[in-house]
Amino acid sequence: MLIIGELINASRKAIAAAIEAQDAEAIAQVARDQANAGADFIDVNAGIFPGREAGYLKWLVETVQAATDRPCAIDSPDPAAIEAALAIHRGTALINSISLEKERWDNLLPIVSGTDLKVIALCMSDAGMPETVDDRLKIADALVNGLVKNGVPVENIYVDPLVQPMSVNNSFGMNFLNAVEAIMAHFAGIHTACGLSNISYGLPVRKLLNRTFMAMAIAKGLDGAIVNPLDREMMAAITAAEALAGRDNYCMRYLKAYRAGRLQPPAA
Ligand code: THG
Repeated sequence: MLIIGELINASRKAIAAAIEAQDAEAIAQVARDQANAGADFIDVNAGIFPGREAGYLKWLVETVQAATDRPCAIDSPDPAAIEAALAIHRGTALINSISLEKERWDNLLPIVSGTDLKVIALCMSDAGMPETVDDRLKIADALVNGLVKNGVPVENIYVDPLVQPMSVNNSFGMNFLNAVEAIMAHFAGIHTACGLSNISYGLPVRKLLNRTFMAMAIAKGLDGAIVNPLDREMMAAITAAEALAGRDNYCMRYLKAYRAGRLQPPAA
């Protein structure tokens, strides 16, 4: 499972404050904590600062890369901001994200084309949010075929089928899960990834819903997640679900996590 640490996101008050104060040490600490907790990529998002987003994203990339050896997931809907951050990123970044929305597609495709960048392909088009499994598969088909045709190896593509709130429509949970299954079955070598927090929007005990949904998605083949790696219960649920899904030979990673004390609450 590819773990993308979500905490350096300006929608969080402490992060917005650290960005505005240019407090590199505060950002570095959150980057190091996530890396130590098992994040493969560190997501950076400055989307709440229109006009200043590109400059702040660059600073976040520099700050994260000075603090850890992990690459960044550059999280923005703005192709120009992504391009600016990418220009100073060392190593192989993950672009979060391209979509079928024309502006985004037209401007990001030349940036990822023929590179070894990883890319999240969001199941979104100018027609709006997909609802059914079929809506998502059609968009995924256009995204994956278009990317592969333009020299992006299928192994570098993570399709995000887009999680929507369970509180809005009783079908949204299973539609997402069945889309993961269909996408993984339809394209050999493809990956899927998502953020989870939307599933529990408007409901109490959100972390319970989020980690239960994560386990269900892993059973359908989900192999990438934008999560809080400091959430021990979420990380333990991921480790358990991967073992139970047969994606952990001899349960080696499960046993290793157990021996490292990561599967149970810290001893009192
Ligand atoms: N798909 C893709 N990218 C995404 C999302 C997605 N990027 C943004 C978002 N969704 C995922 N990132 C976040 C970042 C922070 C939070 C939620 C999603 C958040 N965190 C809690 C907080 O600040 O209180 C802390 C986490 C916790 O307590 O567990 O709100 O869907 N491609």
